[in-house]
Amino acid sequence: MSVPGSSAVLRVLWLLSVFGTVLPLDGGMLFPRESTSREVKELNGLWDFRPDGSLNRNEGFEKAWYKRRLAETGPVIEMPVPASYNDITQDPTLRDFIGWVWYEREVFVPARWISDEGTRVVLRVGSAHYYSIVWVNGEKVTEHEGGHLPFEAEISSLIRRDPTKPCRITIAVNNTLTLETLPPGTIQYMNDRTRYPDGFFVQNIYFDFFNYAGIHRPVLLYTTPTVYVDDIIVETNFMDNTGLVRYKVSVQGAATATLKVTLMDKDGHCVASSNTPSGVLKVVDVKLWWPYLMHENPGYLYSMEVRQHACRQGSTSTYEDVYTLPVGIRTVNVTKTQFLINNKPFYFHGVNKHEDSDIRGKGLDWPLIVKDFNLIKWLGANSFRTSHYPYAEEILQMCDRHGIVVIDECPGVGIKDIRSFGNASLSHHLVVMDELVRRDKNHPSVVMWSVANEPASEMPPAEFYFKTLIKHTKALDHTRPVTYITDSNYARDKGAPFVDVVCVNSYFSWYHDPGHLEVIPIQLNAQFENWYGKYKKPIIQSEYGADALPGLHMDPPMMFTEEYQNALLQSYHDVFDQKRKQYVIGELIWNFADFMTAQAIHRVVGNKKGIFTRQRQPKAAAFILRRRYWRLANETWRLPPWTKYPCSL
Ligand code: BDP
Repeated sequence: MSVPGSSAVLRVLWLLSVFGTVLPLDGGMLFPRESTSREVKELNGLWDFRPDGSLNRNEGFEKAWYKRRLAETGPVIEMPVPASYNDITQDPTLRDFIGWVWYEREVFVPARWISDEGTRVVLRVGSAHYYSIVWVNGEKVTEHEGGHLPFEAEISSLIRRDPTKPCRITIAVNNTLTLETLPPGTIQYMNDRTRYPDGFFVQNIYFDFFNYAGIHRPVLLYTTPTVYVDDIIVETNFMDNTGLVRYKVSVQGAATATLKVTLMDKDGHCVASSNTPSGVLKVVDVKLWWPYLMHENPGYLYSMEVRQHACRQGSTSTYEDVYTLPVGIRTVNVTKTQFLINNKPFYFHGVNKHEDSDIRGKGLDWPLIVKDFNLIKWLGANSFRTSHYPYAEEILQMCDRHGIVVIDECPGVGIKDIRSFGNASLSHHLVVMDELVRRDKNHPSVVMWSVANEPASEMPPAEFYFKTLIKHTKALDHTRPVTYITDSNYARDKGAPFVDVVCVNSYFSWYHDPGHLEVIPIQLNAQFENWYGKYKKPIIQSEYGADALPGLHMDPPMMFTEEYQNALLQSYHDVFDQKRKQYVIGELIWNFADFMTAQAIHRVVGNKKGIFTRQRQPKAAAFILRRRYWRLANETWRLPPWTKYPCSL
């Protein structure tokens, strides 16, 4: 973690210390941005699509569907990208499909990209759930495990082989989850022919959201020069009025390159510059990055322009590459009782979300993203957790700009089976953390990593598993605290000694003592006292809530009515109000909006714990939270007129 702001000595040590962020993966995975040296071509739209309905789901590989146009090997339908494929058609077998599906699209690559040997062409997939294999013109270019993070492949030489051909991109995606995937699952074959049809099997999952699948985020081609800026790492701090931006630039494709690094303010004025690949930029009269409702100018971003010139070995041509990274200058620290942003106590009053909506499933959708941000700001929420997997980087960029604070969670959800604590699972989990930190390390909005949600952390192997995982994550990034989300008992939890912040989910008077709202004050109070008493670490109530069917009313309240949801939240809030004066540092409602789940006897077309419906209309609880969140913000910061504080609340 970064150094407590109160100690000048430690701040100086920060300046001298070695760069904390170690990235063991090849390649930086910088977000593709256009610049004078880089072009981006989005491949969103309609792709040809076919699920492999063969019994072993292997026909596509046996018949090498990637070798020819997909339409030549069988029937295809049109499938939008990005989107989950599950809810696009009227076919229940596609909604519930398990196994390989095939996507294909032909694209014309601009002639200059092909003729100019100094141009590098990269194919990037924002995310595809869960396992993907990619071919270009019938040749495999990459494969990737994991449904929520980007992957890419350089395809320059391949497309140059026959410039007359369009470039045919084939992506096979498999949503099968096993004990060693993240999230884990199991495939169960039902062999009793008196009860099940031939070949019948089910995908068991141990998490509470629909296992949407397909190409969920944009697919694009982008260019860089062959000598290019591969990665930039920034760590920020400040001393009095001076901002400190420690940076490191990695260049690929040439042994030496000259660099010019320029930090510009919002008006485009240069505030600091350098010409070394790593160093510390000093920003006089710094404008810090502040969370929403904590400052009149939240989410302040500088732009770091990295301009690189190089000659390739054996060549006289020069290459210029320009990449501009938004940079927010802020610090994050944790004490025994507080979460500090820029040395000021920060109280999380926010939400848990899902990437989830009608028809699109988990597909990235700009109208939905912007609507959700408008609702978050309307609520007066200052934060969210990316339950239960990394969200699109485009969403984190919005958080950076709007000052919405993020707990960035990896897809470690549903680790319930002891076999999912084995070496293979742990190794994969470590790789996922590598990929997550590599992608999100520079986002000022990200203030904490969450390595898992509600694992069986009382099982004996959990101690080694979480010790290793958390240590690894801290070695990747020493500037942010690390946690996982527990629902286990404080006395039995094996991973809590290793976290920086205790995050607890509890559902009193819902899953426990259903209907008995009167237990909440006692049980919630005991929960906080027990956890704090044992670990002396600040606590976030990382989930609490109740299902409510919009429009269902009962007084006195009964479960599933809007009145019950309201009453439950208010009882929790009474306890939060006592404990936030001590060591409780946040409350995140479960959930921002209703979301789809697997079909089950306890789910009525999905989980209804949203304070908004799945269509983003408010239930009564949204108004309760809105009043509370604005009041909390106002109490902490005595919001001056700049805030548009809704006076009617
Ligand atoms: C919590 C889980 C969350 C569920 C929620 C619920 O973390 O994923 O959706 O319960 O059951 O324990 O509503």
